[in-house]
Amino acid sequence: MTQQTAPIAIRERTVDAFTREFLRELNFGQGVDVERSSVNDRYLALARTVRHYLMTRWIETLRHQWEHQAKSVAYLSAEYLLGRQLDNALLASDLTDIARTSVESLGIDFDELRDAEIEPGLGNGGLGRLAACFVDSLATMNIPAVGYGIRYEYGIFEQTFVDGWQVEKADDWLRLGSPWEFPHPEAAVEVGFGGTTEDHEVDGEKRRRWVPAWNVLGVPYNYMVPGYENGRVNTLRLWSARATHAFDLQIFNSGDYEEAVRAQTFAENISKVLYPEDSTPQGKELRLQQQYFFVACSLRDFLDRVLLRGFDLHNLPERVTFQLNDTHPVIAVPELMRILVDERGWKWDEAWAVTQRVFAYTCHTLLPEALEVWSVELLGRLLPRHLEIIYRINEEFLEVVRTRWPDDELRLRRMSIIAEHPERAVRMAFLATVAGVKVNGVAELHSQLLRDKVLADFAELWPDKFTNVTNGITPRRFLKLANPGLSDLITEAIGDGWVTDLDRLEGLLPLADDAEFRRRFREVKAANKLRLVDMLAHRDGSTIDPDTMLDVMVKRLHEYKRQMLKLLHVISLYEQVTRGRLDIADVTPRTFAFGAKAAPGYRMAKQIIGLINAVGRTINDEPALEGRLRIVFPANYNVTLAECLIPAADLSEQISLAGKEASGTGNMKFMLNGALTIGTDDGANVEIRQLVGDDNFFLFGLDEPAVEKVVAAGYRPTSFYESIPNLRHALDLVARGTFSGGDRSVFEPIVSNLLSEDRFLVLADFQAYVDAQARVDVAYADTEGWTRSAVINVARAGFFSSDRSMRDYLDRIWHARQVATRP
Ligand code: GP0
Repeated sequence: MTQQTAPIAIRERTVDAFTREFLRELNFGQGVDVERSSVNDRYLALARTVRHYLMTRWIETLRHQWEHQAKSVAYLSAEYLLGRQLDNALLASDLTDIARTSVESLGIDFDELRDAEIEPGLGNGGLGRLAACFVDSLATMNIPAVGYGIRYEYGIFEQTFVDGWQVEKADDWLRLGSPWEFPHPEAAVEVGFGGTTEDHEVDGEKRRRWVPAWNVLGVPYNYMVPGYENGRVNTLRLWSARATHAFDLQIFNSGDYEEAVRAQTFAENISKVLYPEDSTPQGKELRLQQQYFFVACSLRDFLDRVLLRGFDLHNLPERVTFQLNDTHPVIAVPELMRILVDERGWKWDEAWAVTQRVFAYTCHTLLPEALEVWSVELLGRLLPRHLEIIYRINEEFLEVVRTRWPDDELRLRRMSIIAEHPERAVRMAFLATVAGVKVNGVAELHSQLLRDKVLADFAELWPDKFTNVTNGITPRRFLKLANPGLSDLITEAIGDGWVTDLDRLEGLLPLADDAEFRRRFREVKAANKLRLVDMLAHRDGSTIDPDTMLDVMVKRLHEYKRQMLKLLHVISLYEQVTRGRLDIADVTPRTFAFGAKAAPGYRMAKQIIGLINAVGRTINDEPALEGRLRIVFPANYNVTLAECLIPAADLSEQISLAGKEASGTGNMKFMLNGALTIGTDDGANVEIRQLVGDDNFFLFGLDEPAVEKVVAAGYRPTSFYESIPNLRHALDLVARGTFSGGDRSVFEPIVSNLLSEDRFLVLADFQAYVDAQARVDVAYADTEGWTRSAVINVARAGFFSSDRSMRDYLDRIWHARQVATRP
């Protein structure tokens, strides 16, 4: 490395140097002085200052990657729910103290600047947050990796409540500028859409090609993904759509200004907004455009820019695994085939051999309605060549099936990548399974059910293809950043190695029996509750009592997650107390906290939100319950709120119907922060319970085989309604309009749905849930015992580090290696 090309040396890590840099950013970057600067000016200057410190390492990481050409992981994900960046960047670069001292020496409130950041909400929920945890772990573990995705101009909508009903507002997260992104318009790539396919000749050989009808440009925006204090900064590359120059010119020449602007808008629409449907894809054309757009840009980028010029693509499997985060990026499979066969002139078999070795697929669901399917009509119109390729892949695949199971027409139809009913459509999960080196579920139970049910035919054909990688969460954000009190206590007890080696939390086990440690553990929890009280007061103007048990259910609103089950429990308590059948003195004082967004088009979910708020109004206004029972439902649950809410929680609600929640990751975050779980035998709950033991987990409800049986026998919710008086009373209260000013029609859809269909067996599990909550009350009354359980939960949470998930992916799927960088 010559002196001239070496990146400018890292800035001095002193308060003075930091302050100089900060003032420079304020003066020259924002054009203001300290006195006349706004909070946003100061936030931007601070962010850019921190950024500078990471910059050298970023450049070095890229250079190193280029020189070593080691195998890397390319994570393809339509969502990254990143959360705020400033705190994480400060943490990774160990600059928090320096930055605070520096900024405060100028008379500026440091925490106000941290709060000024608008979090990039480029994801819906669990799946997007998982991607964000994974890129954090990959960087921290020194794995050469790049995350590819979409730079949505509007992220997940901002939720507001109007009279208790959800009203969505556009998430204009870029409105105050975004100091964490680095646009590279000069590196834009072109992506085609529509048009036709045709035969042509190259050097006397017949080839197929695609003639797109229109093109858009993908402009990469790079984001730093700093490892934790290890000198590595990986890259997250998000694509933004623009109109091509050819487009501009054509329009300019046509002299039709309106048409020109329309076309521009059309192109830019592609990365305009995140689809807010979680687990219920709508099959919209724009969504398919988004998927193809980011995947085509990403493949182009990796093949043309990350690899050395002249790289022999036959060796691609030694250089990369493209990890498909659910089916959203699966169109990458025919895209790679198209590049190899049509553009590079490879033989089909040769191309397929390589393609089959570079993709791996993660499935995140068991709900049939969440499995993406694209109609052949739409695919053929938008991506005609890809449809041809998919047909050919399917033909050859069905030949394999036919050879293995001759004369099994039914099986052929079941396994075909192309579904025939209700319309002819491509089953993206099947395409991914056929093309992937590996297919993984996201928790033991989920992977088992994938093998046994959802993809059973494929597991029979290729048993070795299927594997499990249980999800994880990053301890950097969800313990170190979110819970400084507990972090310090842990570090004092066992040292700070846990931040990158979470299994070390095991060292806390003996301290569960140490009364002094437990006292301090409770002190931390109490302080976290006060922090939450403060935040909610400022944010929503809601008040909560920090001396009550904090019982939390935060996650997307979905019927299978069963927010209704928890609400019926609360309604039942209210009903029993106000009817004089239960003495309020016997009820454990609790604050029930909800946080949930509903997909804007999901009627039932929005109804349930309305009902939670309505019940909240009634309960919170009831004098008899004052100081005993209270509901809080802060609007717009997001990563920032999670970071404040979870560390304060006592009880974690993970109560999905068994066999429906693939994994859950909120469950892990609560455990890590010392909350106890009340939960069903579902997703990763199963593994949590195995780790903490039955004494430290409140299990209830039907397990998956039992659910199957109930459903097979013909489930009748009314039988539960009729035989369980408290359940009947609670539902009747809703039906009679108690929470809707006497109007019975308002929540009628919820009641009639529960009484007629109840797809997720809320009524069947009601009694078991109430009984488990009674066990919670008993346990909570024993303060020392509860704390002991909480400490055990933390001590056993090491397994759920996303670092461990990455190790599992490396061992079972990627086979990439760590590459050291300068520490
Ligand atoms: C699953 F299918 N998940 C989907 C989807 O469209 N979106 C989504 O967030 C979730 C699962 O529901 C999960 O069980 C899982 O932990 C997460 O993906 C990550 O694997 C709940 O968060």
